[in-house]
Amino acid sequence: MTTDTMSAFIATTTPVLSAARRIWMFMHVSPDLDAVGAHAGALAWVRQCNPTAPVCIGGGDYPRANLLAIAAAVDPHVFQHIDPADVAFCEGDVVVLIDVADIMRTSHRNAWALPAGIPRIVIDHHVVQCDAPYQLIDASYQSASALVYDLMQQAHTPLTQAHMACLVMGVLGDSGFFRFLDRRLVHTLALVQSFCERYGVDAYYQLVDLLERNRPAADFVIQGAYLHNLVVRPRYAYTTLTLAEVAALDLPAEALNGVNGASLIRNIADTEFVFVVKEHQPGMYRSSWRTCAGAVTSVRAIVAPHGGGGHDSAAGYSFAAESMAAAVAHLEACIALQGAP
Ligand SMILES: [Mn+2]
Repeated sequence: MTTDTMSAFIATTTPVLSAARRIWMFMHVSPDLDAVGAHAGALAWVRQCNPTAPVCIGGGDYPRANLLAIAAAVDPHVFQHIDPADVAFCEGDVVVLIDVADIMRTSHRNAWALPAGIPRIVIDHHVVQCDAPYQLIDASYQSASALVYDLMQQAHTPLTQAHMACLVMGVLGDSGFFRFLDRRLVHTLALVQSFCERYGVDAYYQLVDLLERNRPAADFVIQGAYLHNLVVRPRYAYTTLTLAEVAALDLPAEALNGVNGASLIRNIADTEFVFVVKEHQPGMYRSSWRTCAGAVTSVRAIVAPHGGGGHDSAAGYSFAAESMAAAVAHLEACIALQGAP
């Protein structure tokens, strides 16, 4: 990302935001630390461009409560559960998408469309094809939050501790959990360093505590179930959980959302990549993929031909199947099709 690209983006989007009558910021479904953190942090820039228009940060899913607790320090009403498919968009509306380029990925529904005249501003770090008129896309960033931080530095946006905390949360989520392994990208941990320098290491650990410590007991029960179902093959490993298995543990289906199963198993020695499959709705399976240390396999290349997406080192792919056995058979066929790189 050159300074010129960033400046040009700021120059073209600032008038669009400042002229907006309503601003909608929608997170992708299954909002993670980066999605929540980048949107809440970017609110400082949106407000700098337009101090008065109502701003809604919403989307078709509820984010985890501990993420919202950090984001709420920016604005207590930071998240409104509004599905973009239900919004009656009108002239004067502007849509901002961060950590996602396709608005259809912000709702589980598909029988709707954004009206043609509504401007879309996209800030993303995925490898995507995007036709939005205003876009800042750079796949070399390991988190949308780091990209938003650089954007706001360039735009001289004043940041409070709460805004910075949200961006640090996003950086920890994306780079900390899966792209940390790519040592070329560790430089953006400079954001963590500046946060610690400004607000002290204790403030940083309070943030980490909220995110990763004091986890609900259900998370550990789910982790145990994932480990129980672990299968290790010569090149990769995977694990699975069905809704029936979760119910048998006396847990609600939402308990599945609290645990990243792929991160749990990605450190198995001599494994190139891992995936986890969960049945998130009856008959609907969501697979999440991660590469392991030093691996050159692109997990995105395995799932992309079938409609999945993401990054080389972390990708996702959802599909319908008759059973978990059929879902896994389908994914192992995808791997065989892709072959060894
Ligand atoms: Mn991200």
